[in-house]
Amino acid sequence: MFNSPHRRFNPLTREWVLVSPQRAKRPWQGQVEKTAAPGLPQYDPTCYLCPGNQRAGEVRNPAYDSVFVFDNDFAALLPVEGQTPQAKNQPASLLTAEAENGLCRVICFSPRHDLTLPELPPAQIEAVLCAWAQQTSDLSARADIAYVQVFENKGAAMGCSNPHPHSQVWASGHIPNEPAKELAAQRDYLAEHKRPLLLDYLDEETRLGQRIVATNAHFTALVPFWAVWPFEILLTAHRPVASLPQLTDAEFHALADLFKQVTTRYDNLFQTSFPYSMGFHQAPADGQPHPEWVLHAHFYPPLLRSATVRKFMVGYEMLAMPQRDITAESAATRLREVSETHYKQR
Ligand code: H2U
Ligand code: ZN
Repeated sequence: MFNSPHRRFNPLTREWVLVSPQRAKRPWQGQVEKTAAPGLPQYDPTCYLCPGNQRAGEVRNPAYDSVFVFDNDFAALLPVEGQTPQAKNQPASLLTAEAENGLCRVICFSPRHDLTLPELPPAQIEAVLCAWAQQTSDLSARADIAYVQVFENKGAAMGCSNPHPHSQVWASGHIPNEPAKELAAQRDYLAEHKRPLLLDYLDEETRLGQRIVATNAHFTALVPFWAVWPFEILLTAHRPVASLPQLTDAEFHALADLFKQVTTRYDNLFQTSFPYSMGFHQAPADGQPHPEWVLHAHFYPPLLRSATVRKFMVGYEMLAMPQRDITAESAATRLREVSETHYKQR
């Protein structure tokens, strides 16, 4: 079945993806991405995020020496005390709108302008994870916050505005679309099967082995059966831990290790700084237990067959459903086959 067109079901979002493996060899004469300019300086005097520099929003960064967090100068969400106007609900109309509050912050990984996640020492990756956990617990404690989204846009191909390695956290008064779908699916699955969905899924993938990219005592990274992006990865915890602040020290350590492995393998695949959007899905910030939820991260990289040829989500994808050519199994095999030592460090 997996050599001819078929569709696969994503139980987390309850959506389907079309897989067309017979199409993987089609010729490409379309857009070619620029490769990243080699050799960034350790410090860039014109960078908004480097230590000691003035930001676009006029504030000056401190001379920070590890992870650095600041309120986004151009935040998409504003706190409840702030300027967002109150809801105007018109229930009899199709023009439904409601107020949305929140906070947006930027998290720089390190003072170094030139070092991406896989190039950082493991202890610094762990410091980034701890900052994400700290932001999650601080923002979750607020009465006006329902969900905390931690994410990283990496590379110009994903719309990242600045090469200085950084991530973002957006906390909102409502649960956004993607986590809301996952919440409903995981709740229904637990009610029906008395087991968290992702733990059952992980058992099945561990038994089969073919889509696993890297694993350690507490986390596993795999190309999900229902992957949409060519080299998409799901990085999931081995127990029903609902959010980053609930991880043990050993789990932070293990998560940092898998982050290094996954991002290194990505860079090695096409010997380029591999662009992606990555983010954690954590349980909602409602102070309730979430036995259905298993903490996980999604990596959505756009590259398809080289450092310069990307997948576009257009046409059929926009109008009908996502579609992919290379199978999740072959993507996982290729990610397993590349070295786990970064090509720049060899
Ligand atoms: P990307 O992760 O997509 O590159 O976005 C960077 C964020 O940094 C973006 O949301 C913020 C932008 O608003 N930013 C500041 O808050 N201050 C600055 O001086 C530059 C960028
Ligand atoms: Zn910089």
